[in-house]
Amino acid sequence: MVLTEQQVEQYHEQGYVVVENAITPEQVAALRAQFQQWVEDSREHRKPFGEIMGGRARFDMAPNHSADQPGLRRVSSPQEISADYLAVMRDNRALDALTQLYGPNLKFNNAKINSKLPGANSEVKYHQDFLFEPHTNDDLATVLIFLDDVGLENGPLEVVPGSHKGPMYEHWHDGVFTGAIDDAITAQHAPNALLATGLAGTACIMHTRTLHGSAANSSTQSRTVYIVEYAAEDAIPLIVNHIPSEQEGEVVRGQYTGRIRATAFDMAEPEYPSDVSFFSQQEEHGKV
Ligand SMILES: O=C(O)CCC(=O)C(=O)O
Repeated sequence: MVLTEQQVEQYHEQGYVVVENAITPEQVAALRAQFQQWVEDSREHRKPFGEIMGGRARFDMAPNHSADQPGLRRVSSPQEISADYLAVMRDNRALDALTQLYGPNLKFNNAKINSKLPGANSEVKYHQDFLFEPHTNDDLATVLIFLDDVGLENGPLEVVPGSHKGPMYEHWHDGVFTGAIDDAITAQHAPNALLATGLAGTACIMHTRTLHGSAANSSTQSRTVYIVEYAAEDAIPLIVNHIPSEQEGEVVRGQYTGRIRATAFDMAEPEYPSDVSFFSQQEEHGKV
């Protein structure tokens, strides 16, 4: 068992739990080395590059990216192009923890890397992941695996405890899908947010409806996280995955049951991103 009874209860009450040593130091080193290689590759590019299924770019850079100061901030579906990322997606201790939270049968939904390099002004506005990816039920979790030590200064994840049991907030404003909740609602909740910090190799498991965001990196240390989303096997997607990959739907724990479990909810259909990532979706509309 990875989680104590108290941690299981914390997840259900607060909508998140932190697992230390979710991956091994050797895995951390391998994922970091691969990411560093992608940062080097990005020096050659002025615009997002590479391609994922559906034709959008795989690698996304911050607006102030340059060859001298690379600002690679997003890699979509890294498990498609790296055996090390694929192995971690398929097996890590956070996934074992998830079986304690959502039962034995789990599947992969999507994955990405978010990186806040020093000097790259990447902020994430408050949002709820489920509002980007409705399923027939909300037994979904976002697992953020830290590839760097995450402290108070390098833009840690901010989570609003208990918010997964509250409303699903609107992410459309004045007819535009901004990928963020209203500023007034953020102002109301942000003071209650807790910061998820820890050493490289730690994972934060977050409920798909938990309100969260993160500030820009104000330190000289990078903050790179491998973000993998999993779902209970009987949670069936209601719309197209916004980060498609060849592994989507792969059963990673337990077995395929052929069951569909549905719970009632009401929300607006999200907009499928035309650009690389929600960073640009949030940015375009003055949210970043
Ligand atoms: O990178 C972060 O700090 C947050 C990422 C996030 O909220 C997301 O990708 O949904």
